[in-house]
Amino acid sequence: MPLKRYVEKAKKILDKNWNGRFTVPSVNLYPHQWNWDSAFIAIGYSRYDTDRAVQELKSLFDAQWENGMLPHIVFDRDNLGKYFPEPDFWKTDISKYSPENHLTSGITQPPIHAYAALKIYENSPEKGKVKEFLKWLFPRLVKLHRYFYLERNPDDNGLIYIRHPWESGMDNSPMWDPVLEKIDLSQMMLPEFVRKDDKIIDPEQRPKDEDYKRYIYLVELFKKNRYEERKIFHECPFIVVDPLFNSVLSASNEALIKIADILGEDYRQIEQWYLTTARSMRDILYDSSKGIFYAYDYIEKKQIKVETSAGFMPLFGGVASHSQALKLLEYMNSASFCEIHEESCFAIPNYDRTKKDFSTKNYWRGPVWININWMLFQGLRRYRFKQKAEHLEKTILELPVRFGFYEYFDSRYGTGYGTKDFSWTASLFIDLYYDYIKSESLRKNIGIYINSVVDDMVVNPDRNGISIKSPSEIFKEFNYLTERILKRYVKNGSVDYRQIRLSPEYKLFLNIAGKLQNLDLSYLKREEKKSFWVNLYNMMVIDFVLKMKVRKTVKEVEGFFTKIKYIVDGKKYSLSDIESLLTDFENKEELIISLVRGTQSSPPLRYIPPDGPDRMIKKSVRDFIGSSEVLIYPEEKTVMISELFHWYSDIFTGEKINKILLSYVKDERKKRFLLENENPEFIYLFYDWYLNN
Ligand code: 9WN
Repeated sequence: MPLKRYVEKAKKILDKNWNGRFTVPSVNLYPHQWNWDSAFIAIGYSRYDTDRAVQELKSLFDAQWENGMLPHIVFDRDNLGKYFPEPDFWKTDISKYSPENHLTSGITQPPIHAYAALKIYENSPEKGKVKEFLKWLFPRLVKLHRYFYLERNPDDNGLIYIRHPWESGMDNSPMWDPVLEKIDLSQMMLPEFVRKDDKIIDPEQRPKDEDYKRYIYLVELFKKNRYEERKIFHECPFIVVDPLFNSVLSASNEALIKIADILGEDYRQIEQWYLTTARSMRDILYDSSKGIFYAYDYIEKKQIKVETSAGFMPLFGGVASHSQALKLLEYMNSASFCEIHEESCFAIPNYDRTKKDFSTKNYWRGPVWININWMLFQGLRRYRFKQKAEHLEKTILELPVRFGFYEYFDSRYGTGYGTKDFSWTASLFIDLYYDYIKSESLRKNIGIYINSVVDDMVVNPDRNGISIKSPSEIFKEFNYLTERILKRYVKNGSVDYRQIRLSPEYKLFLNIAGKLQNLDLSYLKREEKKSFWVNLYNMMVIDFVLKMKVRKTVKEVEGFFTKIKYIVDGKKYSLSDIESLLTDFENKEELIISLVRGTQSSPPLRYIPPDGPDRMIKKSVRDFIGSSEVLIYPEEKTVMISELFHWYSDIFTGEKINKILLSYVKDERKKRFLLENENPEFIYLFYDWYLNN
């Protein structure tokens, strides 16, 4: 499995960036420990090296401030002189809260640590050991969250402010322009300073000097106030509520509740925090006309109407209501932030692409970032926006494989920018890869059947005896009920089996399913037959899942595809029988792909209309080929495709696969590669048998 090769590469990058105590984001550009980087890095480690993951967070929390603040940089004494600004500039020793034995900055970053700590616990085979670590960490995490709710929560409504763009982690995001512009540099006396970053990286990809001056101005103000929060609050011109920061805090509040539960600790206070932040975010940061969450300028008391990826982050924190989430998805999946299947558009760029000042290569002003996309992927999954989630997952894997483990990427061409061998790009890539592996192990375990159907079992009895309905009536009613069930109970590819079971439509469907026993098939035209068999297949899967009480995967039932049957026009059909019957149609390859086998790896379930079924069938195939079931890496001369193609190797010969991919893939480079390699070697991706619920 070649993806594994890249995982090895990613692990090597983390090894290179590991200094014995923690992992630096990048050896040359960021040679110290960064706050949220370490949490993302720990998530990657948690997949294969618990000790490192634990050590990563331990070393960071060792430098926590007395008042609970977790600094955004912990400096490595042995590595000073390579970054700006360093301790000589921050002078945090003037604060009564800074730690004695550590050199740190005087600001914080998005608090993703509780979330990461829970991941370490969940992913580690050594639960006892991690539990000991959680006991150590829990009070420190609570102290950090309490610091936010006590010191950064002026209206006591759970909206936590940040006081420096670096605290957002998205330093020069266009979101901060309107606030920073108010700082009039001509009125400022700033100390001399020399940047180091712009000597290492092309300045075109980094913040401007004007930005740095404002960053430095704010640090000067903090020093003047000896890092006393209340004093800073009254003087600081940059007091903003960031939707990303608050969403990450929400995700961590949630994780902290789970950690408290694991340790048997009280979590009522944390629950309160979670609820107030989520409620205020929905009420104050959301804009329903645009369908996005905005940052909020606390001083001006108004939303900052700038659309960036941070505005979708409430999906990650589980903060968005269902209707808000649907609007977020709509905006996110538009030309502004890359639509699924859009040509030359990778993942979710950091800023609305239709804006005049959108930049393809400048830092947080447009390019694609892996950590942001990784969080959005988790958020989409959480809200069950399966199709978008899968598409995103695919591009997150694709970018480092094709273009290298860069800091950020061009959303149009994929080109890598910023520093090479960047730690969180590597660690989050590893995390996603292990997600794949998990479903592989599920596949291995599904040999154990919970339920067996050994003899043929017909499950569509005709309760009222001889049908009095005409074929046209039966066909019409079958179509009507199928369409209704699929439209009402399938959202973004996930099937609400429970609701279907309870629905009146399903009862009516069972009745008409019985009538199929006497449906005269010769009455149907060829196109109608095509739609009928695909719809019937998909509906039979739903019916079998419900009748056989499938819990996690159709693989629990031995004989699911071969022994459970419907009688149609007097003949018994299993799902396999329908599959072979479909091979009589001229576009058999597309039909086989578009069947929904009740699994995560299937295309999203949709109704196939009898008048012109091919349009919808093509849509399903396009979704399938656009999802993570097909990965094409021309630079690596690699094509990875779903195992499904392997099962039907008699119809999917190498050339056939190539032809199908060519007619659906849009990316020019991928097309050229497929044209030049008519029969490339295919690597099969394992099939995810988890139920599509
Ligand atoms: C300032 C380390 C950090 C990330 C930030 C990213 C960048 C620093 C810089 O690098 O910021 O904190 O010098 O530009 O913006 O998100 O944590 O990778």
